[in-house]
Amino acid sequence: MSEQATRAAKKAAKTPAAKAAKTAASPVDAAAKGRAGKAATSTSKAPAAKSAPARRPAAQAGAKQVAAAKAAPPAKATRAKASTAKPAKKAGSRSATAAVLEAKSRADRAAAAPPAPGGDAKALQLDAHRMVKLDTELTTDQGIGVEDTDNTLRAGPRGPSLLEDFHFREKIMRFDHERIPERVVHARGSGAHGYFQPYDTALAEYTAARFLTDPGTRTPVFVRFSTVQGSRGSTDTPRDVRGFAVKFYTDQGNFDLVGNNMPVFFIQDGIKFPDVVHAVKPEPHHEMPQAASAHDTFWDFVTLQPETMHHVIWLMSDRAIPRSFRTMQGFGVHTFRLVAADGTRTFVKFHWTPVAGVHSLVWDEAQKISGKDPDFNRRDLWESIEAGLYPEYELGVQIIAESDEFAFDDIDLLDSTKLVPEEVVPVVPVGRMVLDRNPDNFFAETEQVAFCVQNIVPGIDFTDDPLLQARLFSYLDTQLTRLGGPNFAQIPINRPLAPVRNHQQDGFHQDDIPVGQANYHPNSLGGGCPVVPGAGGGAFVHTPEHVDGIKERKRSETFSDHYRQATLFWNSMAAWEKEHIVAAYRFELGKVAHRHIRERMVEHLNNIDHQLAVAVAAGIGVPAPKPGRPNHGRMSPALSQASMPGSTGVVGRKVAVLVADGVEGASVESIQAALAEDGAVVELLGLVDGAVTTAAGDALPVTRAMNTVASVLYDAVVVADGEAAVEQLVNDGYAVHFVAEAYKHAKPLAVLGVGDRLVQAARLPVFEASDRITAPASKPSAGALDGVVFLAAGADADDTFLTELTTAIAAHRHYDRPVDGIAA
Ligand code: HDE
Repeated sequence: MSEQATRAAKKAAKTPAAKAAKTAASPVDAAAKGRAGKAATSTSKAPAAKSAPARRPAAQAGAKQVAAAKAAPPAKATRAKASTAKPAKKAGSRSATAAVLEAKSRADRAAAAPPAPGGDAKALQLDAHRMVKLDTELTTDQGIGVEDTDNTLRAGPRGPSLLEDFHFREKIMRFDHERIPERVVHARGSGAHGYFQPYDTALAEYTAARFLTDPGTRTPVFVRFSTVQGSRGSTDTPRDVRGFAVKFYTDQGNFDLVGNNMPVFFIQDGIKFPDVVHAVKPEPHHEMPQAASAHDTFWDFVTLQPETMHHVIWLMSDRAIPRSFRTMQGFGVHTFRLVAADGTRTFVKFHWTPVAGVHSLVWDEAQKISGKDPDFNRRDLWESIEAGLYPEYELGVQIIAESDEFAFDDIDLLDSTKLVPEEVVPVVPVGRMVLDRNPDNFFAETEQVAFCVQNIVPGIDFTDDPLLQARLFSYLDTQLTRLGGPNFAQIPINRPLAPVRNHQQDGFHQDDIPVGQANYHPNSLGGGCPVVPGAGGGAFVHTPEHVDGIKERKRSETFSDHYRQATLFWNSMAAWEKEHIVAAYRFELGKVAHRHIRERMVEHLNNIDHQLAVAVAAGIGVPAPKPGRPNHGRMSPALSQASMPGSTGVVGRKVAVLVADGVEGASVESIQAALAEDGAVVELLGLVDGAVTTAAGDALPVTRAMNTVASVLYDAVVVADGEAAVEQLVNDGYAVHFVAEAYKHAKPLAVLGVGDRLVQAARLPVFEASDRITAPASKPSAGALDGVVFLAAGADADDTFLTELTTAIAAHRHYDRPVDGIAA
């Protein structure tokens, strides 16, 4: 199939009908079906879950609005939907009380409207705020038509500008104030819309939260992924924690689950947050380094605050450099509570598990990506959703009876530097979240979204975790400065779908018009409204709890162990994960100028594991320590990324095919078609952009020129066959480097026919260990051939080869290769 034909096929595959047809056969679906039996059962219970993915592309929305805009007089049609305009009030036709009772907010209308495909009531609500510019005429903010926006009003063509040029002054004033303060942490982020749907009613026993227990309800969500340290314009791929914040627009109000991609946190008490953040952010005297923990102040702080040791070892692991937002876990971190309808409470920990598996970059690659494409993760999220390859995560819960609060050795459930191993308390899958729509506008949605840990709905409650308690203050407080006043909950992306009625009023940016005389409670002039629904009326009720204690600044003794879970994490890693952790400590501490800080860290590592300390010390010029506290030997296999390969095969994997004039087109096209069919994104890279001429004389369009990208931006590389083509590739340093670098980063490689000459030119050890010249199609096996598949010259890319290739790509990386000697 030609490139164009493939593109056309892809386009066709994106139509809802084609998608529905593909649903049953798609790897995503097969995977979903293959997961917990719960999923399968609940899918059959919930008719909505069976339909085609709930995609509501911006283009469609746009088309609808263009039609609306066309129907209205152009210059006035700045809002998308005429229907959202307030109905003209008939003066004197209603009493004030009736007006109060009947006044409908946008939220009410959205709630009353029939759900959009996929139940996306939030998308409908946002419609009221979308401004479509197609087929309109330019106006000022006051709706006055603009005569000319290219020349200021002047006294003569060469004369001074005039103050009365209101259009110029307004335009520049608006430009001058386009920026708002970036988030003090998590400044760089990317957002997406989607929905959450529970599998079944299993949680009803534990919680009154309807969005968790009604499998027929799709609750709209907005998710923002972020890095922590860097400023808003920093790179996507530093070694860092990733934020994983989910706003559920439930019919009982907004619930914000503001989590991270690691299950523990640096500190135990929120009062230390400014310290840890100051330490990790760029140093105050010269504001360097940007988005990096590899500097003295961070390591000075953590080595003096040993409670950080567990989180720091996670930070040194591959979890800190996720391949994409689609392939990282999320955790609520704190222990929360579920509250049943009868008031019974249980402890709960929330987990998000990506259906695509947990996959990471390698550190050398992450650093290079920072230069080649600093938007790497953002682009991946955006493009996946645009292509209909919707990121999906399963929500799981660990449920712990209140009576078991003290049943765990070494773990205080209120200590956020500890996790509860899955082997001790299993993670029960309860539902899934699908991200199926990109925002229309980055600023309006992703930048203005305000997550608040305090946003909670009936059926969920907080615990006394001192980190959580501090967050309950901080998030509400920070939005005041960031979003310019107390009315930020009215910003469209933050508005709940549930109706909002209270007497809170005024302040900067009040967007609603409260109607009526009474703005206090109790009142009789406003019909006593809004009435307080009380406990029986679906209100949030703080469940009664006995509190007794001496007022003091004191940490609980049960928070005092800082090493044993770090040891558990270390013990649970695969060999390659351990190698990466050692390399990360060496890299980071190698950037620390003060020797005593390096030495202090080695002492801490010795408390985690002696071998780890010795290995790190050897790389940073610090003497090996004497054996420290013995390793307890316990493991939690679920902590290793190796335990989460994912179930979506090659869906969303990016594959580069290196081609040049004279390429054997048939094998390239069949591989391209087969991988695309399985959901991979295949790009043909030529030495220059345009098209190459195949050995048969046909034109084969290339996706882009090789030197505009790099191997680090792809998950796998295919080297095409063809004497003339390979001759050119072998003589192009960029192509040789492309292959060498991909191999060094443990990526799957497919070598077609004489393409092996490029692999030889890259001096890869594949050829020392292999007999492939005589045995063309060798099965991937551990060692130099791990993840490298061959196709004999002129051979068809048959099913056996394609299975080998897709298996190698689905495995993501092949870390058993000997790569130290490769110059790339
Ligand atoms: Fe945050 N954190 N945090 N944090 N956090 C913020 O809120 C804070 C903590 C997390 O995409 C800020 O709106 C304190 C843990 C995410 O908009 C701020 C403490 C976890 C996001 C704030 C913590 C997080 C934030 C900055 C210690 C994982 C990004 C801007 C008590 C469970 C949300 C803002 C988004 C953002 C304070 C600790 C996750 C300043 C005081 C633990 C994902 O309010």
